[in-house]
Amino acid sequence: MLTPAQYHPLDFERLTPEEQLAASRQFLAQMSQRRTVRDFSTEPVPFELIENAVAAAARAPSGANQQPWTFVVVGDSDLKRRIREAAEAEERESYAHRMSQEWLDALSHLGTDWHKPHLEDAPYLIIVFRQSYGLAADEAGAPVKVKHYYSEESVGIAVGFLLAALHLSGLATLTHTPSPMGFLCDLLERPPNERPFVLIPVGYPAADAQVPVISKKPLGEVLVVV
Ligand code: IYR
Repeated sequence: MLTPAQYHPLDFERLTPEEQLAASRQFLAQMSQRRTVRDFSTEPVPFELIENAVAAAARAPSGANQQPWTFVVVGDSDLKRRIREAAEAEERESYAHRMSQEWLDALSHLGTDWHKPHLEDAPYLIIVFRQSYGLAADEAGAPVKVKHYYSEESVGIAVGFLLAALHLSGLATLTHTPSPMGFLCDLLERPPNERPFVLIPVGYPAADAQVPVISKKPLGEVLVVV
């Protein structure tokens, strides 16, 4: 069934040039402060910060506006422990046997290994699932698959919004992809159309948190003006 396009006037706040520049510089300065954190404090985080960040992420653009994402928030200690145990089992195997030497070499400057204490220490884990297809019901109520367009790109954009929102709320995050991530479907009892995309521990950094010394490419290397 084809739905005709319907429009209403755009709600757009036009800033003055000064406001634009100030906002642009402030956002750049704030995002420049973001670091991926692996040492988390167990200090609790107000749930509304998580809820608002997920709501902001869910405003992301998506292919055909299909919003092919589900954000599962885990705060329960027992479930976090089970996720840690399953993730560490996979990571132990990956670091020992599955990752190529080339991959291990590329990661060596980050100092990561199979130990994932942050999966229990961080007060919340947000597991983002990509809906590889949608599930609707036909007239008889039987499930039908709905094709999703650009779901990888869409979820990637939403995760970008999510990381920015959490950072601007004064929280630390880690983009973690234990590999393979199938155990998350089982532990979190997700429907068959959902694939784990990324697991994001969220919280305050530990008081003695350390981050690897890294640098970002200079603008001249990533920006091409033609
Ligand atoms: N998933 C592993 C390995 C790892 C892979 C990449 I690519 C990283 O940027 C960092 C780690 C882990 O989380 O340790």
